[in-house]
Order: sequence, then C-alpha cells, then structure tokens
Amino acid sequence: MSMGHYSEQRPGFEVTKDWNGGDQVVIRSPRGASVLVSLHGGQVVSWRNERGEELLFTSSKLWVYIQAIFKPPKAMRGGIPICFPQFGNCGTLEQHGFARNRIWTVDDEAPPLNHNDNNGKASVDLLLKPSEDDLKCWPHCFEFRLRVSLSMDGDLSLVSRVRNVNGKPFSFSFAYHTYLSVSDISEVRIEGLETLDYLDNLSQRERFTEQGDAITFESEVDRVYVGSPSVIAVLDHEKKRTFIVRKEGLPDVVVWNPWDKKSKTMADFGDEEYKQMLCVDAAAVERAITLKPGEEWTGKLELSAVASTNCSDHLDYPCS
Ligand code: TA6
Repeated sequence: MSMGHYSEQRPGFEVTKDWNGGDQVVIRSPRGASVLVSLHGGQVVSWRNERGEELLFTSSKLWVYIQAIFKPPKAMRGGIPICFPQFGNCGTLEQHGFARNRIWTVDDEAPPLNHNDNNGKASVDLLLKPSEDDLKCWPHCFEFRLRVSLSMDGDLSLVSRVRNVNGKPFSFSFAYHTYLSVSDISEVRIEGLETLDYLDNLSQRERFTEQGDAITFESEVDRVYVGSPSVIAVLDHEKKRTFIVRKEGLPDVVVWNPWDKKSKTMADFGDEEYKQMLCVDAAAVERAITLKPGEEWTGKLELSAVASTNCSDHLDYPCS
C-alpha cells in the first residue's frame, strides 16, 4: 500500500501497526493526550486525554471484529467511523457507505488548510479515492481528504474535504459516527437539541418535535435532529465530564443508543455495553450535499472533553 513520500517520523504523528498488522497513526500532544487513527476506514479508534483516560467507546468484543475483518471488511464497532457517501441504509450502498471499509493512505501532499486551522495542532492528513470497484457501485470521481488533529489542550478535530474531481454532479450524505464513552447512559443528558425537529429511525423516519428539556435516556433512541446548532453539549453526570461537540458544514445530529434488546442482536457489541456508550454524530443526512464538478465540501467536527458541574456554559463558542 503506497504511503506517499512522508517519513514515518514526521512531526506530530508516527505510524504503528494495529492488532491486525494494519497501519495506524498515533498523534500525540505535548501534554500527553493522544489519538489513534486506523488507515482501515480512516477511523479514529482512540482519543485519550492527558491522564490517559479513553474518551471514545470501543466494543470489548474485539475478537468478533477481528474474525469479521477477514470476511467482507467491516468497521470496528466504536471510535469514529466515517459514514460516506451514504448515511444509514436507505440508499443502494452498504450501510453507512463504503468509506469506513476501505484502506486510506497518508496524504503528504494535502493542500494546506487555512493557517488558523492548524494553530499548534499535531495532525495527519489521510486520503481516499474510489477504486474501480467503488466506481462500479458509485460512479462518481471524488477525492476525500481527512485531517485528524489534536490541539495543545487535547481537543480532537476532524476536517473532511470532499471534492468532485470534475466528473458529473453528485450528491452524498455524511456522518462522523461518534461513539462517546459514558459512565452510565441513565446519567447522561444532551443540551442544545431542545425544541428541534427530528426524524425517528424507530418510526420509519417520521418527523417529531423534541420537547423543551434536555434529552435523557430510558430506552432505545435512534434519531436525526435536523437544523441543529453548531455547538451541543453531552453531560456525563457521574464522571462530571461534558463533551462539547462543535461542527461546521454539518446541519444535523444523529443520536443513537441501542439499549438492551438491540444490543443483544449485535455480535460485535456486548449485551450490557449500551450503558457505556452514546453515539452523537455530526452529520448531513436530511438534505444530501450536492457537488458540481470541481466543487469541494468541508465538514468540520471538534470534540472537547471538559470537567463539568451541572451547567453547560460551553455552548457559546463555534469551531476554532
Ligand atoms: O442512527 C445510527 C445508526 O444508523 C443506527 O440505526 C445503527 O444502525 C447504528 O447506526 C450502527 O450502525 P453500524 O452500521 O455501525 O452498526
């Protein structure tokens, strides 16, 4: 697999092997935070704070995943799979599209983002282009560049740039399928989605309006909140930790917890693991993104994990 012209010790990241012998990139911040990105799917598989605490959920049933990887390649359950060019299974492609099941390359020649996008961040640029087989099932010439960065404060950011490489116009849906690690789902609430409309995947995507209170969890939830604000907060009461989710170019937020019954149907997910995870996906689902030839779309996600009391007074600041 071509790894471009970069040296393995480029500042800010190093390449190691994962449990499967696949390439993964480790990004470290000077204060000890770290991110692990697998070239399989361009998937962030770990995000640790400077105390080494894991902030993303990954299923303990890794052995099922390893077996699965020798069958039709499947994304590991957890971290942040990239859902592209389709979110969900209401299109012609595999569930959540093929990008998360392809091998990405490190892109040494990524055009630099504007300077303040990188202020002191350690980052790696990954690239995905369609294979011949991909073009058979999705006949559109694209280049997908993903920049994964870790700030001095340990904030994780993902910037996706999808470009229509002068083919015909095409449309796609997208999500950063983010599995947050939480202490106990019954102690978690989301602020910032109150009063929004949502499409309920448990009711054939019927449209409802969210009540005026923060969202809490007592059963399976699988919703696409549409037209959401650029900043939302996920408060983990037991851990006294708040995840701040900042996004640009991604109007929707997918919220998913499988709860007990659905958990038991997923071979690569522990029956009780629904208690320790919550998917909060910055996404573009309700309205597909359309690119004319030569056009480029950018979708930004920035995740921070901050100590919190009960208030979420972090909802004021957009992406840096
Ligand atoms: O809304 C999130 C969702 O589409 C759920 O319906 C559930 O299928 C989840 O994604 C997990 O998808 P995956 O393909 O990762 O098992």
